[in-house]
Amino acid sequence: MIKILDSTLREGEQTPGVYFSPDKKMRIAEFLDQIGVDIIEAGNPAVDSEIALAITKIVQGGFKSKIGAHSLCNIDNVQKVLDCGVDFLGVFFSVSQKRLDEDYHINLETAIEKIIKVVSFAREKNPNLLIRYTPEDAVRSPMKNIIAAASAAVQAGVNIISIADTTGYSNPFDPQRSMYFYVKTLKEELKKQNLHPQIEVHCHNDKGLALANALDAYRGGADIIDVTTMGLGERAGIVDLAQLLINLIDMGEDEKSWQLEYLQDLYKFVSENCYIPLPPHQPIMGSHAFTHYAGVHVKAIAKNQMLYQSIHPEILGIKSKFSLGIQSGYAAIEMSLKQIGREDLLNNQDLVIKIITEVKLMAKQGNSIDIETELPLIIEKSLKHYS
Ligand code: HCA
Ligand code: CU
Repeated sequence: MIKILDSTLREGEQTPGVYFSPDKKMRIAEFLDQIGVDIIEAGNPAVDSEIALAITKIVQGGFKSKIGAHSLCNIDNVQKVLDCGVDFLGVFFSVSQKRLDEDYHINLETAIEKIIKVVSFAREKNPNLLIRYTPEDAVRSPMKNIIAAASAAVQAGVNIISIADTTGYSNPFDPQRSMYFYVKTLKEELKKQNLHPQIEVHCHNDKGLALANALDAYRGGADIIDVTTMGLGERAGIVDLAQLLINLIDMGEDEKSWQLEYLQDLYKFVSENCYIPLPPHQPIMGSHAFTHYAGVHVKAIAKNQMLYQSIHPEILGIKSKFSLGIQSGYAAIEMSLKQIGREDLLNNQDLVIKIITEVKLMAKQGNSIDIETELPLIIEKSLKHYS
């Protein structure tokens, strides 16, 4: 079964301007645990002592989810992670040729020696630790470098190899840089060496393809997929948690694997506490994601909501609704009046037409029309017209 690693507290906190206090981190971890994510990546303790403290507290929170921390490929940073008592350590080090030549100024052999040294240290200190090695910028690295580094890392004690599309370079329709290709090739090549690590994927959204690439990796047999709440992260962020879960269910995963009804609370909390409003049209979690508007649509969903939806919002604890405005016709007004218990007015055709006219007039002035609060005022005004 596919596993989900949520990195809202690590990658998500790499969103410019975003900061979660230790208490808020704990609350977010509680939501993620309730939803049922497998691994919570809680931060890198070397970044700040407060982050180290937050990770340690989350570890002591008694969650079902495994708690992980992120680390540079050096012993000092790994020791800080071990000191937090986590279940999971993620070490990253690029073996892209450009990075080795232009940034690190070392060759592949030296890079591999460094990876082996750090992984062996962690493995020796904690035989039960889940250890992940990420060849950062994997999809812009020569496959032979990835295979060599991954193979050495697994032999040194790594359980998971993560293919990171650090710059959102991957494309599901390009065989040479698709996640499908990377996952399949890496699995096959390591299998030839009798090595069977779990394969994780970390897809950035620079070109808007993060979700498509993650699903492509799923198709290729990935074991773990990285996400964040709202898709937060460096630059354009990574895969959005809610969108991934819904698509995995659509592709055959069991919806009962996750408590989807907690997603709303998580998104509300994260959005409020990172001061980034959720766009209304954000798939799945946006306030308009299940709101119908045009007259034709409203008329159809009055009969069967699935005529204009392909997702059952009930699995998220959400009800589909409709909105009133310039696009509204008789069906929308009829449904609205029924919703507020004023179906008696439907006997007066002229009055209904007057209400529609008023609704459109208000909409043209740029007002949104709430069925519960605004509509009763419009009714009152329209009734006066008749008295
Ligand atoms: C980073 C880069 C990273 C690492 C992913 C990983 C990426 O911000 O440190 O360690 O698995 O996108 O490559 O997020
Ligand atoms: Cu990243």
